[in-house]
Amino acid sequence: MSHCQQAYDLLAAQLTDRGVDVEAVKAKLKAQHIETPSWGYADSGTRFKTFKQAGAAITIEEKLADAAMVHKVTGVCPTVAVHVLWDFKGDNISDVCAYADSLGVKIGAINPTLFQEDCYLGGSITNVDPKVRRHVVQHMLDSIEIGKQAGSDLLSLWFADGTNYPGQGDFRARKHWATECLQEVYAALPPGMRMLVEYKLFEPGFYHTDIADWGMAYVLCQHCGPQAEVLVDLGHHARGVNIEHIVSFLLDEGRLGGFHFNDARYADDDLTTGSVNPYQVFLIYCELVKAGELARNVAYMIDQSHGEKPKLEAMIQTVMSIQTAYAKALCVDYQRLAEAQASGNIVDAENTLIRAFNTDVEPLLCQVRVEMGLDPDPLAAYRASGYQARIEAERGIRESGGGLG
Ligand code: PSV
Ligand code: MN
Repeated sequence: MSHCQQAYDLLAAQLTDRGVDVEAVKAKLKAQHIETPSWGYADSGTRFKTFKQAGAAITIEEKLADAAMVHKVTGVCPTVAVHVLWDFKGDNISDVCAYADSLGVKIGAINPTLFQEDCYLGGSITNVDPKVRRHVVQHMLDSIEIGKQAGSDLLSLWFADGTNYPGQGDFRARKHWATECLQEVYAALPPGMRMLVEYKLFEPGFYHTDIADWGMAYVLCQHCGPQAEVLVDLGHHARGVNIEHIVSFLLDEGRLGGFHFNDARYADDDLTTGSVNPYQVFLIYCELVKAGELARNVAYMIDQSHGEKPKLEAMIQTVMSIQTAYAKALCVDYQRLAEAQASGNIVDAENTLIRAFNTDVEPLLCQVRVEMGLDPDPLAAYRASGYQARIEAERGIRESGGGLG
């Protein structure tokens, strides 16, 4: 019997003793779906410089090939989020979709790019100039058409709208313009497509941001309709904000559309999910597990773009970190938690969470991967595949053609 198998048998017995249905947990882990971003395979860097990495993807075909490789070794990343202006040039959509199909992946969330043209200096949907607002709405409408052709059911919106100086803009006028623009876009959504509205505390505006927090995003979604939902990017909060509480609140309101996973120590750092605060990711997943059916449509997307780590390794590491958080959350004895909460036993309530968080779920995840026909160690499988050496040799170091570059 292998070491992996022995460790799994031991853990399964322990979990069963704790009242965890191990087969049900494994089924959930096999059904997990984490979307990777096309821009995570392209060159990126800091606000000060884009750094070129050997093998970084430039074309959408290369980004899809990289995403397909991540899916091949992890088995849980079958879709790829795209940024329209970076990934689609004109009418290549059906070719791109056919190519994605041939690789075993599909196009996921459609992200219009609403922040890189000169006209956006004064904002996009909150720009004082109606011509700019028309332009931005048109780009979102075009993105919906791309989504329809690509079979995507998510339009994911982030606006780099804000101001840098007190007095620069009229908050209420800007709010009304944002509402009007979003309502027009919402009206063009086909049935089944959802519009996700992402908020961000600050940046690029350093005085105010038009959609600065979940409450503002939520209100704008309410002004649109039930197909508009809030997107929670873990890096877009002030330090210390209780994100799992926000998640729970939005779930209860039926307005949690999805996540952009990453981690942050200072601001929107785009660090590896769980690298700074793994307990937070676990607690977020606990809320999702507890919410059951309420969480059925939540989209789990990574929003990270690494300049120093090898990009595919970073993505695989991130996927594994998210799997770990979910696996631990599935090992919580929620009945015991509820009983401890009801009887006011705070220590037991907290310890119920801590016991699951401290569980080494690696043998469980290894077993799940083996049962899915995968290598139990996706990172090792990637390293052994020779893919990195191949893309470095074939693509080399090139002028960046997209992504954040
Ligand atoms: C903005 O910081 C953001 O989080 C939005 O989701 C963008 O689409 C993405 O980053 C681009 O990297
Ligand atoms: Mn994001």
